[in-house]
Amino acid sequence: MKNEKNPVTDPNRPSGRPRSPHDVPPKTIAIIAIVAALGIVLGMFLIMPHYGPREPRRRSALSHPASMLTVGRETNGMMWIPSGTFIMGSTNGQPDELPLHPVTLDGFWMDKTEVTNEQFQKFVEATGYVTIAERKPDPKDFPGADPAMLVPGSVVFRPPAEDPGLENHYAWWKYVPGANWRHPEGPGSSIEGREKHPAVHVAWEDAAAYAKWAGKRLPTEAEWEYAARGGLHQLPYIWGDVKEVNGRTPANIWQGKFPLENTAQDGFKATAPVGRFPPNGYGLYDMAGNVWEWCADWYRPNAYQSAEKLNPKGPSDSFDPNEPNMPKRVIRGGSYLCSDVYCTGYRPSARMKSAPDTGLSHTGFRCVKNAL
Ligand SMILES: [Ca+2]
Repeated sequence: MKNEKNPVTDPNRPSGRPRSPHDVPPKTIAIIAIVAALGIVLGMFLIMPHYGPREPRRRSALSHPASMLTVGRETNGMMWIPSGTFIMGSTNGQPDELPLHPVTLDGFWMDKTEVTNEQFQKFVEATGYVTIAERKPDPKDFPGADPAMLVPGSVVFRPPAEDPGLENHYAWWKYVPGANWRHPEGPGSSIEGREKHPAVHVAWEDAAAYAKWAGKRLPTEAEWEYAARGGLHQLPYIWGDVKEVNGRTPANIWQGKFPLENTAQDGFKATAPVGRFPPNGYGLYDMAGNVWEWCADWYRPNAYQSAEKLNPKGPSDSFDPNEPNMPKRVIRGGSYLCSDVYCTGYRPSARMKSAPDTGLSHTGFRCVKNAL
């Protein structure tokens, strides 16, 4: 910094040669001083993007500078997420997104994309791992359940024949025997041709097992939200302030009247291959839409009321008032099933929860890793 204050004598200047102030006329010195001052101010913004003022409103992905400022370090398919402080939560979402609170995080690496079928297959081939959806449920874990349902399987989205309204999600979620990550829609379906799609029907425990094998871990909820925002603080979308960019939502979500009409205006009725939509400011793909992503944290609707400020790891146990007896882990990011009328889970602050022993056809994951 010492040399930056006097660029005239800066040995690092492009000429590569220290110069005396007398080498240039006074007017030039004045101009250089002004340019240098502007440079220092700009430099402060460049090196401290997370402590700067709130981003100006009304920016789109095409104009926001974060992608130019922060994307860069990539190693083995992971992007470096620089340390920083952000405001977690939203005043424009659900009650569980409140209160707004500052969170400071150490830097970490994050998978550039959701874990794909071909990546998950490598894990299974290397370890012989059997996902929960492929195991026969233990009747002891499901007292009172119909024995006919105690077969390996998973929960699949199936559009209903008639409009069921938006209250009864059992109208479109079906337990399908034989459905699992290899057979996403059940027997007869396969992942052939979907090698680059995110792996789905992966329960939290399966995702955690993959992460451990890969030498990684699942992100905390705070890490996930911070990374999703990509340097755009307190904006409703990961690409800016408005939902559409050039008339389109730059994410794989649902267009049409949910759950009957899926126009696939974005090109995808269900999962998309990872990386088909523009990355966020940290170079991460599909942090909005495509599939929900497991986080490490237990879910509690009031978790933010007593959240740690430094590297929070979430509450020590779970509570979902809708299903009080069922522990839930946090999922984030929304999916191809998210529409404005039902679920705006693709907002970076939106919180959702799911039972850790249950895979779904719209839920996958990505991993993070600490700095070495
Ligand atoms: Ca879609």
